[in-house]
Amino acid sequence: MAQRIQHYIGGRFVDSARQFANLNPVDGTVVGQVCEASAAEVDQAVQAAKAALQGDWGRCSPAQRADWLEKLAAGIEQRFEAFVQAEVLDTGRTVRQARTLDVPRAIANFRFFANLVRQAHTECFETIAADGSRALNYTVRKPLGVVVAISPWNLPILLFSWKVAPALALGNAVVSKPSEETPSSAFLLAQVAHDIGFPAGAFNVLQGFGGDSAGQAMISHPDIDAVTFTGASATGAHIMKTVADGVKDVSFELGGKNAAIVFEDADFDAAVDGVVQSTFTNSGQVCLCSERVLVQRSIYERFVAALKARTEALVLGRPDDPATDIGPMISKKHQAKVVSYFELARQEGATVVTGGDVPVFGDDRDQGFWVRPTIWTGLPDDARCLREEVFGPVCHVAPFDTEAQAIARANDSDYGLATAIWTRDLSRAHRVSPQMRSGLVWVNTWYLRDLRTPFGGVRRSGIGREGGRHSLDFYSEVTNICIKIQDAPSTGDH
Ligand code: NAD
Ligand code: 6OD
Repeated sequence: MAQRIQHYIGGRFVDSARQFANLNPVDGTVVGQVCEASAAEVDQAVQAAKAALQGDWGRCSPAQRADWLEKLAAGIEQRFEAFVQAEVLDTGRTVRQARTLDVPRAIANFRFFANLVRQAHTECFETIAADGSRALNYTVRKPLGVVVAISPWNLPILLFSWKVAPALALGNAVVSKPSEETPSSAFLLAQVAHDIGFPAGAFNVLQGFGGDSAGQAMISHPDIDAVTFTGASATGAHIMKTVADGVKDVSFELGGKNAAIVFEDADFDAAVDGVVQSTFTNSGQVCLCSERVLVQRSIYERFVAALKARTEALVLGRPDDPATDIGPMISKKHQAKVVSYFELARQEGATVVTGGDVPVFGDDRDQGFWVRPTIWTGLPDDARCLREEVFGPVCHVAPFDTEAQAIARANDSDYGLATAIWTRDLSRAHRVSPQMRSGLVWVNTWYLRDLRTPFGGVRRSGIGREGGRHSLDFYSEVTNICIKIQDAPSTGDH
C-alpha cells in the first residue's frame, strides 16, 4: 500500500483533507499520498513554533541544543537505509549516490552545526572614551525567532538538513517544507525527531506545493521572522517581494548557469573526468553543475571528442543497478522543460554532439521521466540556451583563445554561483579565480565541500552566505551591550 506522508506540527503528525500523489520518476508509478497543508495548518505550525520559543526549546542552552542535534544525527544513522530508500523512490537517483552523498551529508549537517554552536563565541571590546571614561562592549547572540525553511527537490535531505540544522542550532523554531516532489525524507526526519522526543513545536514539517499553497502561506504569515530558501531564482524574487513589507531576513541559494573553464595546460584526462562529473552528477540536477564549458582552442576538438565518448558511455539505469550513472528527471514537467531546451537549441543553431532526445527503453521506464545526456556546440554566447538554467544533463562546449576571453565569457551571465577551473598553472589559478563573478570557485575539482566554508551565489544565484560562521550570522541576531565600568577621571585626579 502506498504510504501517506503527513505534516509534523507541534510534535504531532497531522493529516490534511487535501492530498496529492507522489510519483517515482523511474517509471511514473504512484509511491505515496502526500498531505497538502492549508493556511490553517501553516498557522498551527507557526503558533507551535512561537510556543516552543517561549517553552522548553527557548530555555535550552547552546550545549543542550547541540545535544539534540547530535541525537537527530544518530537517529538518521539508525534509519540510514530507510532514508536512502526514501531519497531513491522520490528522485530516481542511484542508491550509490544516496548512500555516499545525500544521507551521510544530512548526518554531517546536524553534527557540524552541533559542534559549531558548542564552540561559538562572541566579541568583547574594552572602550576608552575621549574623556577617559571606560566601558565594556560585548555581544550576545539570540535566535531570530520563527524561521521558515523551504527546500527544493534536487538534493532533498541534504539541502533540507542544510537549512534546518543551523536554524535549530542557533535556537530558532523552524517551520519547514520540502519540495512537493520529494516529501519522504523530511517526513522521515520528523519521525526521527518524534522518536527522540525533540521539544514539541521547535521543528515543524509541512507538506505541500509552493505558489498558491503551503509555501505561499508560510512566507506570507505575519508571525515569521526569517526565510531561508533554496530553489529557483524566480521563486526567490517572489519570496523577497512577499516578505519585503515586514522587512524579514532572507537567505537565498538560487539557480546557476555555471561555467567550467578548461585551459590548454590542464591535466587533460582529469579535466574531461571533471567536466563529466560537473555536468552529469545527479543527472545535471545540481545547482552547481556546469552548463557552459569553455575550452582553450588548441585542445578544443580533442576535448569535445573525449567528452562525447565519455558521455555516450554513461549508463542510464535503475537506481539499484551498480552500473547506473544517470537517473531520470524529477518529474514529467521537468522532463518537458529539458526537452523544450533540446528543441530550442536546434532552433538556435546548435550542433547536437550527442543526446538531445528522450531514450526509449522498451520497458516500464518509458512511463518515467528520462532524457539522454546531451552536449551542444556552436551556439552564440547570447543564445537563450546559454543564458537560461536548464537544470538537466546537458552542457554546451565552446572554444576560447585567451585567458581574458575565458574570464569575460564565463562572467557574462545573469547568474553567479560556481565556476570550475582546470589548469596546472598555479599562477593562473590564483590570477583567474578571484576574477570570477561567482560565490564559489573550484580549481581542478568540483563540489568538494568543507562545511566551514561560505556557500552561496551572486546576482540571480542568491543572497547571503551560509556555512560555518556565516550560518551563525544569518540564523541569529546579535545585540551589542555597552556597560560603563569607570567614570572619566575628575580634573582633580591629574
Ligand atoms: P522551486 O523554486 O520551484 O521550488 C523550491 C521550493 O520552493 C519548493 O519547496 C517549492 O514548493 C517552494 N515554492 C515554490 N513557489 C513558492 C512560493 N511562491 N512560496 C513559497 N515557496 C514556494 O525550485 P525547484 O524546481 O524545486 O528547484 C530547482 C531550482 O533550485 C533550480 O533553479 C536550482 O538551481 C535551484 N537550486 C539552487 C541551489 C543553491 O544552493 N544555489 C541548490 C539547489 C537548487
Ligand atoms: O553542499 C551544500 O551545502 C549545498 N548547499 C549544495 C547545493 C547544491 C545545489 O544543488
